Amino acid sequence: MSRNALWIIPAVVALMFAAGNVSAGNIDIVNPGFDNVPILNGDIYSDISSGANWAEIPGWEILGVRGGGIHMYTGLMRVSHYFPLVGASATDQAAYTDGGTFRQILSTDLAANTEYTLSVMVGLADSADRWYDNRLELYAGGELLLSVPMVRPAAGYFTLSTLTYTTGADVADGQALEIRLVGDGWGSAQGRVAFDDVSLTAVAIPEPATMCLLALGGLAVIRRRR
Ligand SMILES: [Ca+2]
Repeated sequence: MSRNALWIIPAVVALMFAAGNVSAGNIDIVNPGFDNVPILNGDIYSDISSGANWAEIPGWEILGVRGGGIHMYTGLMRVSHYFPLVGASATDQAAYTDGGTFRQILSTDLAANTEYTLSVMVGLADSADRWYDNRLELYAGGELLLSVPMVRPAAGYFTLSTLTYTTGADVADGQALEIRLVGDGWGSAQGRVAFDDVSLTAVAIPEPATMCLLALGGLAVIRRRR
């Protein structure tokens, strides 16, 4: 094999990685920016903290009131008041909680050989002086896959938190993906957190066996050309 031909091998491998990335895509999330809820009475927020009204945030369920008996205060807030997200419009809304979990079960199942990245903008109220164990979680088929702590933003601002999880070749069918935004404040406004712009992307990762076959195919092409 000539030295020129040897240079082709890394090029072929790079092309295979590029081919794997072609199948990257956003997985559908309902109401990912919490903007699909009317603000009542022209107020800066809608208080939907009544337990019977959790379902009024389209796409999202609320789980778990922390600290038994402590009232969970959950609602939607226009960004730029307590959470002055730079670059956001005054009508952009975020969900916030003093201690509860936002959960959405997706219509997409867990896939094999896939890298998932879950992202959310996390805000800390400008009056907040505490940070609890707020977490970003990915489930499939009701089972926890990974839980990571959110990044603490400066008070009054949002910052990006992400979770990355990669599956292997062996994944059972029919496991619906589920995302959870865990607000761990114990009914305390001192630890009030907000969530916005949730996204989940999936990138197919070529299997090692496939990579070997493609590499052998590339070598065969090189040999034939000589
Ligand atoms: Ca929003």
